[in-house]
Amino acid sequence: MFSIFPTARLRPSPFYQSALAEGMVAASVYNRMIMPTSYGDPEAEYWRLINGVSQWDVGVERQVQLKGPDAGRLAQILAPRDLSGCKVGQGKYVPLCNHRGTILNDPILLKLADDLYWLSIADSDIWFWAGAIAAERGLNVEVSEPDVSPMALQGPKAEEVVAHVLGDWVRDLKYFWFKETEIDGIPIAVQRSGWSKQGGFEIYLKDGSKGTRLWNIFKEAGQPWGIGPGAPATPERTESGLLSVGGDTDDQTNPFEVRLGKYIDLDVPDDVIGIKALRQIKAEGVQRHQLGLILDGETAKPLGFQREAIEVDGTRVGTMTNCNWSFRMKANIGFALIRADVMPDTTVQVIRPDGPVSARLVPLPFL
Ligand code: THG
Repeated sequence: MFSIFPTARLRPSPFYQSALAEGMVAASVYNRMIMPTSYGDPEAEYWRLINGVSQWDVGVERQVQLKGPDAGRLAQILAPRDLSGCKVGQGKYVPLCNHRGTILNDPILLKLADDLYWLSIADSDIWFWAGAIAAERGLNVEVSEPDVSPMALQGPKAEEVVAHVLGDWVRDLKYFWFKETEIDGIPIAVQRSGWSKQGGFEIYLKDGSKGTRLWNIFKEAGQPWGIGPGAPATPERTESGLLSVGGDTDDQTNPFEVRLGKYIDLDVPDDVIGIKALRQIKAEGVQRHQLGLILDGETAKPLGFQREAIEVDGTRVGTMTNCNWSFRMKANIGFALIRADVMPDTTVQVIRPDGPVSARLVPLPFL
């Protein structure tokens, strides 16, 4: 039997014991932490997310905290998106790029105060990057990773559960807006967000010693709505066209290739990292773009560790970066990062481990 070897480098989330108690059977590694990915019945977990409410340990989404007089300035230097209109209590999706315009991460930025921000990051060490940039630019800001760990409640019934625990005011939260509060003395922030398109909230736990208690409060409150455990690595995100940076992107990917151009503001100041490269990429046009793939075949054949080549008439035109069985479409569906002149409706061959499979290109999202 396979198990995870504990070491001090691989940090458990505050909800790890709860995930074990719920019957976690598979996990991934993300931000040098253990992220539960399955509780043994992927189809039941999927329909619970589509029809009910699903509870996720997403403590791996670490916060990079910017604190001090220059916190807002550092946030704007890191993010090629205009943050001048961002209010306290608001969140924004902000792709971060390097000086070449390559995507490093795609956090949600939370503005907690004029001098306090969190970057709620995907899987890469933005703490190191932000700290180095702050020092090199001589900014008066402290960069740290605070003890803050999100738990997600996703699905059409998530609002009922969160309102039952915290009050009806949560129903008025707009997308990515949040509020700091507490429940039973446990400090939290509550945001309307989450890595699914089924609606829901994330509860940011601000005291890692209280993970099991917080998990159980929502688990118990969710019983009338059939709450149960789930994980973000679901086919739903593929159907919904949500990007996984590091999986769907490589070391050359810019935001315009992967449908994130709407989050880039080219008129931010010249000192924003990557903005000059992004202006040039925008002017020249992209070489690749991201489309959906609907593959032939009646049985689930998810992608393994390797991206798979995509060919047209024997010529390689791109790669499939992700593939899952869609329970609603009854097909294997995936994302293609593919030459920009290859358009939707084209039939391509995906070179899979057991041989080529025909697939049709479609625009994203699928559903
Ligand atoms: N929760 C938190 N932090 C995170 C993630 C999360 N950080 C990393 C990663 N996930 C960020 N990825 C996304 C990607 C898309 C969305 C949310 C997180 C998302 N997008 C909407 C859409 O595509 O329609 C709307 C975005 C908008 O228009 O502003 O929700 O899951 N805490």
